[in-house]
Amino acid sequence: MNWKSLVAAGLAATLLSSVATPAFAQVSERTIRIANGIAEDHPVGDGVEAMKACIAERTDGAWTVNAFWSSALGDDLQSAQALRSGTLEMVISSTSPLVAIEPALGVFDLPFLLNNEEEADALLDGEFGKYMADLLPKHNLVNLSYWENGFRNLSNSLRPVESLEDFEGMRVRVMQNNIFLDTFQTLGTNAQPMAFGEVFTALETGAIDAQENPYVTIDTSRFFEVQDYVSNTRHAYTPFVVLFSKPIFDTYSAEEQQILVDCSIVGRDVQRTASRALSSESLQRIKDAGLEVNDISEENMAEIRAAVAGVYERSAASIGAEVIERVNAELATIRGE
Ligand code: KDG
Repeated sequence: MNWKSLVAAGLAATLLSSVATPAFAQVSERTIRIANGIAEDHPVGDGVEAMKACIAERTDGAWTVNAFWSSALGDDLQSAQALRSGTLEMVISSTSPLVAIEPALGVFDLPFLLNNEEEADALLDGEFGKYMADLLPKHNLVNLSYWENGFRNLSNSLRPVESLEDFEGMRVRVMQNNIFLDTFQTLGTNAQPMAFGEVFTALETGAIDAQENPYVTIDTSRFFEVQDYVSNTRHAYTPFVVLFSKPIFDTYSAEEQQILVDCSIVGRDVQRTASRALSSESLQRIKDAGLEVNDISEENMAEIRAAVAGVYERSAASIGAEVIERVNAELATIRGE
């Protein structure tokens, strides 16, 4: 073998050894605190465990990841503000409470926007989800991926809700979000904006009659203990955003930033699977606890949908015309229209 071939072979071996890096990257020691409002046995817990395992492998244990549950570090908006100031690393939050930071996120609160989880995944993991995530860095927030809160259903302590009329006068807690407030006021309820961490006590004391959340939340946050009826309204699909503090993110190397994104996606897939698997179990637990669970007839659901159609026009200014155009175009493509 002549010297040129030897040099080429040596270069190839060096390149291969540098490309075939060990399972873990060259990273600094770091601690990541994760805030969120739900209980640890919610499917977000499954996602967090998977994300932590991924991070442990990719950093060879150099990072410490600690999750704090049930609003222990503050509510969603407070936690997101802490990320913006660089005093907290991560929050897993619904988009809805964060419209105070980025109003365009309200697009996900439009009633009956999505029909099923397949549409939700396609919209969030595609171009539109990236477009929405790109709105956040200017607020000092980085969205690592979208996880699933899910399709929201009404629970209450007064009566089965089987038609538009049944909403009348009900004191329903809604997230601190004008689109949900408009929707439930339009349905005829006495809508009460409230942070998630206050809902159980408000239901327990009778300060409110009702709330609306996915079955897995009604189950894992024990709302079924202080409610009597659940109606399968599926009136909105709420995503979780897995937000990281941009001031802190910017101190990470490109390799470390990639670990955060990659491992949040590992967590996403585990969390969505767990959320969908638990949903039917949660519904059964709600029924086993003695709550009356009802579906709503297609005819009555059509009347409910028609009643809240005006929310779209009233919300367009706050969400933004371009965002509305993009979501409609993306959904048409997803639906093959
Ligand atoms: O931190 C979890 C909350 O973001 C989530 O549960 C919000 O669905 C929500 C609600 O009803 O406030």
